[in-house]
Amino acid sequence: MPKALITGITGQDGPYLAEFLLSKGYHVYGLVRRLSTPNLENIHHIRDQVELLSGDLLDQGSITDAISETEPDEVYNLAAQSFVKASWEQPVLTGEFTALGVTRVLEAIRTVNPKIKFYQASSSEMFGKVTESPQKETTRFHPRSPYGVAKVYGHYTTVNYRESYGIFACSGILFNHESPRRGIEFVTRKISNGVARIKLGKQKKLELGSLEPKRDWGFSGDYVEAMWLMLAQDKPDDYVVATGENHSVREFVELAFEAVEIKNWEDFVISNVSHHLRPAEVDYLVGDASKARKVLGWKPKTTFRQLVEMMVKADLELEKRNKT
Ligand code: NDP
Ligand code: GDR
Repeated sequence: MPKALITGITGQDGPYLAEFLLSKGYHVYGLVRRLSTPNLENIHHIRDQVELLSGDLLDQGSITDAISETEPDEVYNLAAQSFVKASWEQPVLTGEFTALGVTRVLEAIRTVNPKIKFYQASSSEMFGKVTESPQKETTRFHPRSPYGVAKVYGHYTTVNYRESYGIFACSGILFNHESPRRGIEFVTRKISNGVARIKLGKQKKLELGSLEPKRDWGFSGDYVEAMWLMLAQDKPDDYVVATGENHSVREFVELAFEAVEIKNWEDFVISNVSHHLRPAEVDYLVGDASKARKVLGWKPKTTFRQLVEMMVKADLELEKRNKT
């Protein structure tokens, strides 16, 4: 039975990846940091099928111990401070988690067993102020936030450990991917939850920042397969994973209201650009995943409309259950 260790198993992607690996017959371990109140909501449905270990990306010893105790075949490094806006408020911590955390995991692999395969969760935020469209593996990086800068560090660290030590290390440059498990502060989930609450009469207005930024939004459940496929190849490499389509925040809002049959959405939405201003914005991202399609045989299964409807439906059910 192959064994995989996932850092960031309690986030959005971790549970989808764990479900996927379990379906492939893996024994799945998850690294979970100690919190005063455990945050296992996203994995409670598979809690008895995965083995959790205590560890923190800030603590080298805990990562090395987790890897030497579990002897995994594959390590998926999904853990990060992943909220772009917060990275200006906590740039040093973001660097510690999102940049140096990658070095710590790779150092643990190098010292325990350099044959362990490694996946790094890189991001389209590395392209930032884009120099060409669509963005592909060879597009120049120009990150626009401490988060994006930290991800560039993590990406090149992954490439460097591959070139320096021959570690089977892959960097997946994933464009935005969403789901009902998305954290509430990200714009898609803020919209789907806000729309559900407005439909149920629990909220009057939805306040957002600019409705103009465009993103290439896919479904998290589709993207985790690409992570696994990267580690299943003969050679390690880096891949863009994206849908190839982009949509504005406005289009997401329109479809979300359409999903609950509210036509006059403008009456409910406030676009408060100054309140949500980021020191530097990423206006437009769209990915070219033709390498992943050709080499990995991967393509997205969920359309933009299906994604929005799935998220709104899930939030309607959640908000109906949650009376407070
Ligand atoms: P989430 O923010 O939902 O999850 C992040 C995970 O990292 C959580 O499980 C969190 O644990 C964990 N974590 C944070 N800090 C530490 C730490 N110091 N030690 C151990 N664990 C820690 O992210 P997603 O699931 O959306 O994304 C997964 C990865 O992919 C991230 O690295 C993200 O940057 C990257 N990415 C995401 C994209 C997306 O659109 N979703 C696109 C491109 C890249 P806790 O529950 O304790 O907070
Ligand atoms: P992003 O996601 O920065 O792309 O990073 P986010 O959902 O936070 O923002 C997307 C775009 O929407 C604009 N926006 C708002 N954003 C938030 N959060 N809240 C609002 O009210 C709002 N109004 C408008 C933002 O300015 C931005 O332009 C995500 C994260 O998952 C990263 O970890 C990941 O690497 C990238 O996607 C790819």
